[in-house]
Amino acid sequence: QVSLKDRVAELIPAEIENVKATRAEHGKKTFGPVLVDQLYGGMRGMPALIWDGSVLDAEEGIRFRGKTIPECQELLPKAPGGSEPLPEALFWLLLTGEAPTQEQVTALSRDWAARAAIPEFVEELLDRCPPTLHPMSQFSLAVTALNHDSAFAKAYAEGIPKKEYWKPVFEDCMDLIAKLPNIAGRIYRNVYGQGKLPTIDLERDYSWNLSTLLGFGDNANFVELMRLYLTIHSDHEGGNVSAHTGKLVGSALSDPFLAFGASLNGLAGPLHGLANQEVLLWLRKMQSKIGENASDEAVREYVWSTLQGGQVVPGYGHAVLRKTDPRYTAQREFALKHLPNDPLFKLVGQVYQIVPDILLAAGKAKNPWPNVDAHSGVLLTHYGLTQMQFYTVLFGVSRAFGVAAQLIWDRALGAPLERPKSYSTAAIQKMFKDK
Ligand code: AMX
Repeated sequence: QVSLKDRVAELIPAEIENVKATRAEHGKKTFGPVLVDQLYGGMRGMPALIWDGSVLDAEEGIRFRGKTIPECQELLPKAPGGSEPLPEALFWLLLTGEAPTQEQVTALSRDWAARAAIPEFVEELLDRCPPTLHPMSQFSLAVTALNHDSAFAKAYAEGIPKKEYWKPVFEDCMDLIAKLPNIAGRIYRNVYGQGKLPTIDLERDYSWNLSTLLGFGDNANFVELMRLYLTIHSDHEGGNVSAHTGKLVGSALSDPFLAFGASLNGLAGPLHGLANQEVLLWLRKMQSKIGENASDEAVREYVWSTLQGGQVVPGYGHAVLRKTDPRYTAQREFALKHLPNDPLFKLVGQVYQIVPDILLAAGKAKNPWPNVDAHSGVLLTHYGLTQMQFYTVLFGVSRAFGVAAQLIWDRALGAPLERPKSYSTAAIQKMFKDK
């Protein structure tokens, strides 16, 4: 059976030709004008990057290599007895555009389990972090430190030719993904005092091992949740802060550990991945203010008071999406199947009925609908993972899949250093004087 690395090696020559042909045919075509407003407006909608793993449609949501989330749930191999896709399979799909066989996925699970150990000095680094240091800061610190053993950094120092870059980058990316459960598990146990970390089981899948390291491996539904969670948070095309940061830093030929460490620092912002923590904090605050089983009217008033206080409603709105995020819907369906009577799930459903109308009435947000972060914390809380400051770490474990897949292709295709042009306000004024 063909390994993932062999399959990527087979695909690279044709893809190099494909890119060449695309550039020859379309290279001088324009997407239309760039508006000055886009320079001031966070580059919304400005075509700027190539990202092959996934494409985001404003109305429909994400497709991984052309496949919607429900299609991936149908198509990708599952664990024995499980019904959610294995994230290993999603990684294979992101990287190759193809669905792997069950055997290929099992081999990938084994490969990652065999690479899972982290260096002792990284363990010590984590053990010395004060428990008051945010889990995302600890996570980024540990991932950055993995660059100590980067195969790419070493090969580059030894003068590896450019067309070979992708090979050590592939190894680093596999190591990166494989080591994240041990890092996440160690942070969780250190910060929340959950005792000694168990060892990785070479015969089990990635999500089972991650769940076990966190202390939830004996709950089959939690493990299934992890499989779904890691699958749907993995990739959201290239322009979001964490994905773009990883690609940008990787373009300087910083190794995948340095590149993904930078991604994590972006994911740790409250407008991006930290929103899953913020949603839970906000729901808890609401409950303490208006009580559990509050009326629609009381929830409505609370949402308005959030907006009037100059804060955002976390988990709602999106820079690209203009409909309910299918990642939200996938989690809602999981909840309907596994925890339909959970009180917090009911509150999330109630909020879903109420917030969009208010955001529309308030008239600012371009998208009043929920995003992925409006739902994830409720599911984790249900199974006892109640430490909300940890939630973004799980998002980060998953996001490594998408960033890693693109880093491998960027090096295989010889993507150049990113260096867009910036302007000062004075330069803009001068440029358009009298125009
Ligand atoms: N609550 C209140 N106001 C909101 C809002 C929300 N959920 N979403 C957007 N707005 C406001 C913006 O703050 C902005 O106000 P301003 O003009 O005073 O600055 C205005 O509406 C227009 O913003 P936009 O064009 O609709 O959104 P954007 O592309 O600038 O930002 C996002 C997108 C996600 C940052 C924003 O919707 C937001 O802050 N949402 C809440 C935080 C959140 O859930 N983030 C997670 C996103 C998904 C992810 O990355 N994990």
